[in-house]
Amino acid sequence: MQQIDTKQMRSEILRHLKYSLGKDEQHATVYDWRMSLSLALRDLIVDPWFASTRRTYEAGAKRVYYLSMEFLIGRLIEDVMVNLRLDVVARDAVASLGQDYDIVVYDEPDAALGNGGLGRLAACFLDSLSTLGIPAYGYGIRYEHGLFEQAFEDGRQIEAAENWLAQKHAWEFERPEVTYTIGFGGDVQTSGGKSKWRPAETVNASAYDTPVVGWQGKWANTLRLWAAKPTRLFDLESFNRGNYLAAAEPEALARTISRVLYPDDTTDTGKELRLKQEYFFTAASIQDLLRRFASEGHEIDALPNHVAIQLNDTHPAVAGPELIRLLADEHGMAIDRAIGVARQCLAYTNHTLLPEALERWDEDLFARILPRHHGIIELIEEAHRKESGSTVRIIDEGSVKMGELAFIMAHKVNGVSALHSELVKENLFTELHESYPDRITNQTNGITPRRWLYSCNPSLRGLINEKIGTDWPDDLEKLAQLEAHIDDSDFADRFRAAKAYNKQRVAEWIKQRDGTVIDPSALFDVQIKRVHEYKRQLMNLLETVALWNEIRNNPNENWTPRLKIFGGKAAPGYVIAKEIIRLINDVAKTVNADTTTNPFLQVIYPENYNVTMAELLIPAADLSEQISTAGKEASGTGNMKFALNGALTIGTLDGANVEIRERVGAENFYLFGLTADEVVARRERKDFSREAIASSPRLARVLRQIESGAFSPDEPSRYVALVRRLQEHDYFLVTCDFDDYFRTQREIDRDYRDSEGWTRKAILNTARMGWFSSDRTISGYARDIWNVNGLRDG
Ligand code: F58
Repeated sequence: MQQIDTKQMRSEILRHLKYSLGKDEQHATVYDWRMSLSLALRDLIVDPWFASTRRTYEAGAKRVYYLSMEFLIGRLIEDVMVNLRLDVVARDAVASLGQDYDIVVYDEPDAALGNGGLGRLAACFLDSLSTLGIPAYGYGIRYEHGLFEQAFEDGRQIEAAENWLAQKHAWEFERPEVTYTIGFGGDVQTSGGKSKWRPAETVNASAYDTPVVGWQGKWANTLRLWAAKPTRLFDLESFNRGNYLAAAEPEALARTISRVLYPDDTTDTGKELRLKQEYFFTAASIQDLLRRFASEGHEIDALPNHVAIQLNDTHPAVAGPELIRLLADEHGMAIDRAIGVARQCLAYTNHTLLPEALERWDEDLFARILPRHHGIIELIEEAHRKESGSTVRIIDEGSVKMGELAFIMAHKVNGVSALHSELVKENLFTELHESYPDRITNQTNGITPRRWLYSCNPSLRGLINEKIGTDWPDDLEKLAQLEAHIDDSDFADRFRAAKAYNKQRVAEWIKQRDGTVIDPSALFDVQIKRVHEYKRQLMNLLETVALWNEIRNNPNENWTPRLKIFGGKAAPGYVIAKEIIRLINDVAKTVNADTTTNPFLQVIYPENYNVTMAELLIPAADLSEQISTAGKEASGTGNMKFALNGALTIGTLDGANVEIRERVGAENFYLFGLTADEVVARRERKDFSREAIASSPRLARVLRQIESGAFSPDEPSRYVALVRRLQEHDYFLVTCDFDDYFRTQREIDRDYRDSEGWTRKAILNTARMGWFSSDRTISGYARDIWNVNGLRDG
């Protein structure tokens, strides 16, 4: 790796300031400095990037293509600096130029091209693919507007368009020459046994490449994002007639396709546009990888030896029919063979069991937008029926089921935690699993330790480096060596001091945001994630109110001070989730204003949770809330980030919580609640929620308060419907798990007061979380699914 010192870095920054930004030092703004620093860093990735491409070509190596509608990458400056091991050099260089490093780094927009876990997982995977030196491309959409910005008005979530591309994106290279035409609609002509699709509408997909550099700059892959552009510019004739709006219409329509990230993670709204987005980026990616494959001169049958396509959920599932279409209609391959070749290339990751999140397209819509693909899906179904005797349909009762399509077209299907993969076999693809018992595998999710420990937690990183050396970031199981120091009280003190430092940082940040003063020594109890009923922010809130009641009843008891931190957005159309957000804000207002309870309990909910906020809050957390209804959270990855940074988990036996608990030890994990099987059984019981409420005076009181407007005095009936829902059909079993949750929280209060005992548990969490590195996850995909090797070191 090219190493440069502070002086060289400084002069590179100044060179870019002058020649790329056209500014001198006197007139440079924070933006100019940030861009200059980023461009100086980007220069250093280019050589390893070229070298990686050359090595891949020379080795004739198989490439992985990770197709994902979402890449939630966040800010990149620190990521790149850390991976290039230039964090100290860059910091010094920026300081030597009289600039505040934090201000410069925080100027970068947080690239939010994703909704939550699924998108962030894709970003962690890119980091690990590069770290392991696996030749790979990430393919996605270059949304002009990422996930909406959230603000609170009277406690209510308000959404505003995000605008990360208002400024130039420092890391990307525009590739105008890499453009493909993508069709929609039209009809299919068949003659002499050959079919040809004649689309009615076309748009161009234009590539933008961002190099993704791995640990120590040894390897770099490409994130290639597609932007939609018109195939015809504007209509000059209309323009000349003065009809400016009509003239601009075709262009505006084309660009709509990559305009906004779909912000709904429950239901399908804007259906047609969403389907077009999916086909748009999938078709461009498949054309692109076939062009690369052809340029290497292989026989088309050899495609599976050179190409592994991973479908991140069903959003790119049309890759199957698209690949078959190109193989059959363009390359003349027989359909059955094309199906076989495509299947050997494709694999599919499932991220959810929630029925409302499983994609289904109205058949008429699908056939209208993608008539040839509709026909191909019928052929796939027929081939599948013949091959397996299975009666499972892809097109069923007027809808196209993308999960079934992805399953049937993939040689491997994986879940994202051990429990989830079993539930995928048992409940989601029961019949298909019977027909293809070897197809479903498990690959438990992971997180990149570079971003989620090394970079976001400098105080803990320093201590770890001192104790076990510096080669853990790409070999995270080395953290186990920390256990040898478990009885060293000096080490424990410093571990605690690192946490205290991170909490102090948060306290200052909160103060700066809105003037709120919090107690940095309180137990930081954090729940940050998308707001969803199954994630049960509501249960956390009910417990908050119950605790508030108890403190008011006995203000002189020895309470453990707690700071409840919530963070997260709700899909704009998800009414119930938005109601929960409002209730959190209403409760926070009342509770924070109570001077009796204030020393022991505060609730904060900072607006606009994003990757940057996670990087600040996770290292400061004492307690991680992973309290989903068992069987509903496919894996969770936040749970891993917290435990790695020494927070203890309060959690149900759900998703990867199960594996985290196994690894960190049951005594270092606060388990509560019904299991997945018990959840199913409990729902069968008539009136289960009324029964649970009746047996818990504590819960009944909380519900009465909320229902009667104790937290919404300006509109007492605001939460009547919410409480009614809990009483009548509490699908996510908040009421059933409440008492056990409350009890466990009080156990946590007691344990936290034993500071040494708590720190011991925290250290053991950090030391035992090494397995959850996304390097381990990616090695699993490479071995079990893609059949590829890393080229980094050999
Ligand atoms: C998440 N899914 C799972 N979907 O909920 C979580 O348990 C898991 O750890 C994570 O994937 C990674 O495997 C998720 O984030 C979405 O955001 C989709 C966005 C597009 C619409 C459908 C949901």
